[in-house]
Amino acid sequence: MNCHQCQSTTCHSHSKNNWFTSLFKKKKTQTIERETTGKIALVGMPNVGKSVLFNALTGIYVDISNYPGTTVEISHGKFQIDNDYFSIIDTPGMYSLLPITEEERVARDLLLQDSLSLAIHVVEAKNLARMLTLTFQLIEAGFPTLLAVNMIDEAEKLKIKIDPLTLEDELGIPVIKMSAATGFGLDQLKRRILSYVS
Ligand SMILES: Nc1nc2c(ncn2[C@@H]2O[C@H](COP(=O)(O)OP(=O)(O)OP(=O)(O)O)[C@@H](O)[C@H]2O)c(=O)[nH]1
Ligand SMILES: [Mg+2]
Repeated sequence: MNCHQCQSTTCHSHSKNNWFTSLFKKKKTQTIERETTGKIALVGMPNVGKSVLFNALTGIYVDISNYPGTTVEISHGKFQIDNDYFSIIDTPGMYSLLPITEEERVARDLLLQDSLSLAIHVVEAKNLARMLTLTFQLIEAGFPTLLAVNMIDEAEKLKIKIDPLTLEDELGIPVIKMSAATGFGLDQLKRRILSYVS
């Protein structure tokens, strides 16, 4: 069939189909952009459970790539809470906002990206005091921060008691207790993300 505009039999530019498809694609892209309510970064020292939490939140919606100019792998994902979609980055382990290693520099740079809605600082419950130094740094640097006290299962075995409400009062940020490995506290984390970000 000839194209109704240029009369060519091989035209791919003017066909109704192409016009309709491009309109549809545009709408779809706009919808995806509009649907993302916020951008979240998981930060914290190495081995605190950031990647286990990332996987628990995102499931299969993950994209792994090297941070530009480095060999450091970064996982990007998406997850849904009720009708809201969030993008999330799993940053490499960092001890301080003043980077020494390449991993720490990448983690710091990811935090400094525009439009970060929330930094979830993941800490290990049984080493909480040592890990709060980075929490203070994040708060002082002005990052919107939520403290996720992870591995609560291990702390409880050691009879270590953690009171999130006292911590919230002292730090002035949302604090939750959780275990990324068992799923304990995951629902509460999602509720706090929703009330913080949306
Ligand atoms: N008992 C227990 N173990 C956990 C929990 N969350 C994570 N782990 C374990 O902690 C170890 C480290 O977890 P990762 O998720 O790899 O830690 P990470 O923070 O991503 O570490 P880096 O990528 O090196 O910064 C793994 O062996 C996990 O299985 C938890 O809630 N409870
Ligand atoms: Mg990890």
